[in-house]
Amino acid sequence: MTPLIGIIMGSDSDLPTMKDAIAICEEFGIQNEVAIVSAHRTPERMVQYAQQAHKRGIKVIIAGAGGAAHLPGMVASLTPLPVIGVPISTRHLQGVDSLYSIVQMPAGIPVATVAIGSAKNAGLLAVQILATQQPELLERVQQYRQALSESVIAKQTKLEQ
Ligand code: RP5
Repeated sequence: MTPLIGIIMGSDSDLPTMKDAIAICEEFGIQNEVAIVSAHRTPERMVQYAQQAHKRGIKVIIAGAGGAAHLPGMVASLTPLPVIGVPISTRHLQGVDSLYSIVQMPAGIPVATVAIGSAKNAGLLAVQILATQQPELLERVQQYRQALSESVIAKQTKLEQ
């Protein structure tokens, strides 16, 4: 089956964070692909990936990067697809560097940036974008939200016991 969500990252060291996005795709049964694509170490591969993704049937790209995190913005400049950026936490600046690198895009080339390390929300946002065109998936997003609410109520009930 053709992957609908492309999950890319600058390094395999980003994988422990990005696996949360993969897990959400799997939970919702969305075909996805995972690739290491570095803006600095493999720039030609990045250009090729970004220019080809929509032609291969990808609908949303999730891009995680840390430090001088240029991958999401550069990919966004090369593709007509929506790009969701995941700032990876870093050793020296705890991911504030990644966040600022990803979130401060110039007008015209948006990157939907999630919180530092929040690949789970990136996965959910990608699923919700797909769900705008898939009523069944939209229903499952509603069910996910319902389960989330119920888990909070259950915790409150437990607290009161
Ligand atoms: C970025 O540099 C990657 O996205 C990663 O977060 C960071 C460090 O990469 P490694 O040195 O661990 O490969 O390009």
